[in-house]
Order: sequence, then structure tokens, then C-alpha cells
Amino acid sequence: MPGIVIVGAQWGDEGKGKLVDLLAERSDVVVRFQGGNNAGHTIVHGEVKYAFHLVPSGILYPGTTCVIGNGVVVDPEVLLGELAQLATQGVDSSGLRISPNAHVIMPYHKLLDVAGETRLGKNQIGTTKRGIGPCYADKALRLGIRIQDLLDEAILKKKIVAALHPKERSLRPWARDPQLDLQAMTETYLSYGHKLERHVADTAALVWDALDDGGNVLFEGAQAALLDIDHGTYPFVTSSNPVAGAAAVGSGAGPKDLDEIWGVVKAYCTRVGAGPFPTELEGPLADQLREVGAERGTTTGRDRRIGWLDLVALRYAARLCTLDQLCITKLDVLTGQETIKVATRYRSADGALLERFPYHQTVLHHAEPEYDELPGWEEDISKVSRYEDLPQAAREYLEYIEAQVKVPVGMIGVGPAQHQVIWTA
Ligand code: 2SA
Ligand code: GDP
Ligand code: MG
Repeated sequence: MPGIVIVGAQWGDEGKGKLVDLLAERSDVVVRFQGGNNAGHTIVHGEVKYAFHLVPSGILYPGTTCVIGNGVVVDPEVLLGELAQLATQGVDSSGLRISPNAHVIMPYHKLLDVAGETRLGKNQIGTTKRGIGPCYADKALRLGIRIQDLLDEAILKKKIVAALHPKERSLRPWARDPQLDLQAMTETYLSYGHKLERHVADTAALVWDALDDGGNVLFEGAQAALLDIDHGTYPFVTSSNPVAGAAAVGSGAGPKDLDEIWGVVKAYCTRVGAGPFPTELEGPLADQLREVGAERGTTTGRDRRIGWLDLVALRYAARLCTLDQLCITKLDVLTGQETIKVATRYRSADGALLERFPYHQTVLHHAEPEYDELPGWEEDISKVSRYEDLPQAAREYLEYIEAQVKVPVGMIGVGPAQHQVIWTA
């Protein structure tokens, strides 16, 4: 299958990086198509642990070209830092390609992200404060700075002036901040452009050529369907489209190039940041799962909120992304639970039963999940590599999910390491 898309089917951190790492070896190109360094993809490759934020997770394979597509927002300072870090780990990133149309996160985007959250007070979204929202806002306003502008001395300063003009009032508290000095900022970003120039290429054409030559292209999603700005739990979402359809828009591929779509799903549920989370757990069980699953943000280090698997949300994500396969990760984390709960539907504040994910924010905020309970298992499954060797209760749990979501389970994760997987596809 030449065009394979990997997306998160919950609220992020499902373990997309690990699946990308496993499939990247047989891919010619791996493309990031949305988001920025708000993403955190942890990979345990051999004995070494890597955390990627901007660089596609395929970078560890020398024969694979890694692309930062037009739909990504790039903080050049972070990208250069990540490349330097990879170099110290002996990783060759000369195969990285960056779209000239990708937008650049500027210092004022980061300041405005922090200021926006402070202004919202207790209603804050819980962003990663990496400047993602303000950068995408400038893109929509057509005031964005793109990677190609960093290569153009004549134009960069003019574009920064135009971008700063409508923000003057909001940026007044930082009027004397040296990072907002026009000349210094222009020079700094030109120097970033200079350092990144060798990676800049026509990435859409590169993806087309790979596909037209019968190559394998892996589209690597960041965040997840329920954080999608159009379809997620708005306003508690990110500012891009992490759903599968965006793989085409954010890379330049056509919709018919997306041949197979994998949704990565944790065997339970987590969310980092604010917003509705109907199956959220509190107390000792949440603490225990957070501890066993090491549920802390890869980028910000924040504790992730924990909950039971939510099939209402998962069926919604599966339809939004037309999932072909599910990759169920972290099954090992549920080992030792006497029973496992799964939300099958919600009850709204007025008593109505909801099989479908509600579009109305208020309905969702008051929705109470109704659960099925399944038996758990005691056996250590972290070394299991064949489906038939899983305890019966674990198999029944997976088969129950398959039947409820009507999408086959193609891969199961039983530990963080690359080899701790069970393939069924
Ligand atoms: P932003 O910064 O504007 O995109 O934040 C908006 C919301 O999107 C959520 N978001 C994420 N949720 C899960 N994982 C993400 N990546 C990191 C990770 C998160 C971290 O891999 O752990 O380290 O905290 C990610 N990025 C954005 C965010 O929490 C807001 O709810
Ligand atoms: P991503 O953003 O979807 O790529 O996920 P993150 O890397 O932010 O978070 C997933 C975390 O779970 C990482 O620390 C992975 O190493 C880890 N992980 C992935 N799959 C499994 C699994 O099957 N079992 C366990 N215990 N950990 C896993
Ligand atoms: Mg993550």
C-alpha cells in the first residue's frame, strides 16, 4: 500500500511515534503534515530513547526521506536544536526536507500564546505555549512568515513589520524585549534560514514522485482527531487538523493518494490540557494508571489526565478518519485490573441516551458515560508476541473493541520498546 496515514484517534499521545518508527523502515518517505513542536513522539529504538517534536519519526532510518510538510508550523530554533541533538546521538539527518510553504513560529507567537492563556485564566485551554495557535492564526490572516521568507533578505523584514502591525497593542508589555527588536529578529531568522536552506525543497513534488514511482509514503499525524480544530472538542483543541483528510492538504498529496489509514488508540484514554473528557478518572486508580503508563507530556512534562476507553469518541474518530486498522497501544498498562470499564454511550443532562458523539459543547460537558464492564487479566503480557498467547480476557477485550468500532485491530502494543508488539494485520 503506497500511501499510509497514521493518526491519533483519541486526545493524543496514543503512541503514534512508535507505530511510525515500526513502519518507517519500509517507507521511502515519512511526512509530517500538521502541528508543530507541540507534538511529542517518544520512541524506544534499541536501547536508546528519542523524543521527537518536529523531525518526523522516520529519521532513524538512513534510507528514508523525512519531510516537514507545508501544513506544519516550524519553530526554527527548536528544529535546529533537535537536529543538533540527533547529531550528538549519531543520527544522520541530511535526508530531512522542509516545505518552503511551511509557516514559521516567531517570538511574538510564543509571547501571544502565553498572554492568551493568562488572559483566559481558569478558562484556559492548557496549550503547550509553543506559539502554535497564534502562528496558525497569522497563516489564516495571510500575515504569516513562511520558510521561504527566511531565505529572502529583501522581503523578511517587510513581512515581519506587516505581521507586527495589528499586534502592537497586545505586544506592548514586551515593547523593550530584545527578541522583538525588528533588526535583531530579522537577522536571527535570516541566520536560521541560512542554516536550514540545505533542507528546503519542493516537498509536494517529492511526495508525488515517490508515490508515482510506486514508493511507500507514510503520513505521520500529530495530536489527534478529538483535538481537531473543526471536529474536536472546540475550543479545547489544537489549531490544526489532525484528522486523516488533512494528510493530503498538509503535504500536497491528493485525497486518492491516501490508501490505508491507521488509527492509534490507547487501551484506555488520556488527555493533556483542559476540556471535556467524559470517562475521566480521579483518585488512586488514575494515579496508578498514570504511574504504570508513565503518562506525562513528552513536550511539557505535564501530568496527563486518565480515563477509561471511550467508544463513543472512538467510533466518532473512526468515522471522521475512515480508519482501516486500529493500533491498540499500552494494553500492558491494564494488566492487574480486576475489571475494565468501557464507555459505550453517554446519557445527556436531560436523560437522553447518546450513541453518537454530541456536536454541542454544552451537551458534551454534561454527558455522563454509561459503561460495560469486562473481566481483566493478571498475567504479564509484556513479552507476548503472538495474538494467541495473550490471556483470554485480553483477547476478549480487543475483540469487543473491534466489534464495537467495526474496525479490525492490526497491531497491539504490550510495552514501550519497538519489539513489544503483536501484529495481526
Ligand atoms: P496547542 O499548544 O495550541 O496545540 O494546545 C492546544 C491543545 O492541544 C493539546 N495538545 C496536545 N495533547 C496531547 N499531546 C500533545 N503533545 C505533547 C505530548 C503534549 C505535552 O506528546 O505529550 O507534552 O504536554 C499535544 N500538543 C497539543 C494541548 O494539551 C491543548 O489541549
Ligand atoms: P505520540 O504522541 O502518539 O507519539 O505518543 P507519545 O510518545 O507522546 O506517548 C506515548 C508513550 O507511550 C511513549 O512514552 C511511548 O514510549 C509509550 N508507549 C508506546 N506504546 C506503548 C505500549 O504498548 N506500552 C507501553 N507501556 N508504553 C507504550
Ligand atoms: Mg505525544
